[in-house]
Amino acid sequence: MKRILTGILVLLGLAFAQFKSEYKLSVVVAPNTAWGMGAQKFADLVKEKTGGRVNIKVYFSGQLFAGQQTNEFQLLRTGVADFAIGSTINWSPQVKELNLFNLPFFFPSYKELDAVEEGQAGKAIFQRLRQLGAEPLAWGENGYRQLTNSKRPVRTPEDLQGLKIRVVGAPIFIDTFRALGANPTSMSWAEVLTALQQGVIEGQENPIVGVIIPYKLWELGQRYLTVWNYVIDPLIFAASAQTWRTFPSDVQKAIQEAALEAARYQKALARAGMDDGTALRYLSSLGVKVEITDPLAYLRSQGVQVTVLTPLEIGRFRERVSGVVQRWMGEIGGTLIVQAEADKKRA
Ligand code: X2X
Repeated sequence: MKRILTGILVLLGLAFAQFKSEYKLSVVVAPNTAWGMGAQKFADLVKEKTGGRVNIKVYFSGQLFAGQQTNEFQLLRTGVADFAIGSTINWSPQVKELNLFNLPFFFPSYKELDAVEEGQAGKAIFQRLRQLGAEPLAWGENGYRQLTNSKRPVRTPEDLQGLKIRVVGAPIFIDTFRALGANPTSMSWAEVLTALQQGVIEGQENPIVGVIIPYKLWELGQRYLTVWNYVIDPLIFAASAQTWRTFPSDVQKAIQEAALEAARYQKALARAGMDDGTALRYLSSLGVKVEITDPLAYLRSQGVQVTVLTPLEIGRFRERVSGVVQRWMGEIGGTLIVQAEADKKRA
């Protein structure tokens, strides 16, 4: 009798599951970026796949966290944000394992990165996020981060000496740029455009397709670009565990599918013209037209002086940061590093 009653209550609960009229999703950047477009795609797909039951509103440009992007993970785990598509950099102060992606020169190409995300290390990181109150759904991407500045071409560590570079407020970035001889200062993205315009900072680092092009940083004086792929910046599509628990399992399944589909599209947008052609082919198979198919040529046409480092030149920067890498590997934890190295070998 008790079992039957419980069964009836569960069924009633499913039929009358309470949905909020709006679920909030946090994103740091503007709608015209690959990241922003992926967020909107996710919201649209969730609506479609849940038959209109789950309405996600995307809060672009950090509107939900009022300034401090390194607080975003806190908002997610406490349910202030129901969803977020967060940069691993911004969440790394709370989730130290995410510093794996902040290790300078650890991911030589997309192949190694994909292998780590899909491999044991990626699974271990998702498990860790679950312990901390988030439900990770898919890997997206902001991109390989490149250096821009307003002063001079940077080809050697000497060229970087004393340049005032804005970095995100995650401590490993201060360590890295100090070791390289620059003068780093941490600042939230919301303040960077004004700071560049006013010359408070001379340089910054961000992905070409993901941020430098959509924000037209050369118009703010960032005329010199160094392509060195020193750090990769994955995104994580995630729900707050508090919100996730309220969804019946068919809705969870629909949201999970929407995240994987939106993330694949988002990643392709972020890599368009930057990989071996896979991203552009995938987008074309979806019928998506990409305007800038050769991002470096486009930047040159805008008057940006592009310096692409050779492996030998990258080696000089890598030597300078070996101490930072060693120290941060300790912070991240040996097990995860070993798993990531094994995943990379399988790439
Ligand atoms: O702040 C940045 O540089 C950005 C937009 O790339 C991140 O959110 C990590």
